[in-house]
Amino acid sequence: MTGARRVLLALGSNLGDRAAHLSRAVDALGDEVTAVSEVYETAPVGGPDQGPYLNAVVALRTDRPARDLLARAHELEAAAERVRLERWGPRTLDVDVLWIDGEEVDEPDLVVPHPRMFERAFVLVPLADVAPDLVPADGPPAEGVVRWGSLASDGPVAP
Ligand code: PH2
Ligand code: MG
Ligand code: MG
Repeated sequence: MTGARRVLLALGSNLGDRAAHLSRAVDALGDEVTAVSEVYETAPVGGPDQGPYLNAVVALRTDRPARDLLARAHELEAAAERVRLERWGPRTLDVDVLWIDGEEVDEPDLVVPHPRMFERAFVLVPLADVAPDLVPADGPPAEGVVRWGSLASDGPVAP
């Protein structure tokens, strides 16, 4: 793994079996995965009226270029039969490249670091589990974000 860097991906789902979509994506990412955050149930931000999300963040160690990571993200979304109808609409699986250590990308279809990652509690709360060094101490309040469970166990934590 010469040149391998830490990469952070955000996962989100609010359609179908949300936890299964997240789990399958983590499994498909394979042995490059170094850590998976807890799973959080989060109120939808933006977009149309839609159901609550499950969100998580995955850390990888990989030498794949940013473009490859984006292609992989799209493959995982396609495997979950994601249908794109409107921006920020409900989806079976969203996989976003949040961060690549030491790398910045600014292209029409790929911006890294993710331009909204530091504004979104649904990203920052799970990010703090796996990459606390990236989370500003004065980040937004974790409003609308509730710990749901972990992908390693089956199902949500008891209230
Ligand atoms: N993703 C969005 C827009 N809004 N809200 C929540 N709670 N979780 C998401 O993953 C999410 C969102 C765009 O990708
Ligand atoms: Mg997204
Ligand atoms: Mg996306």
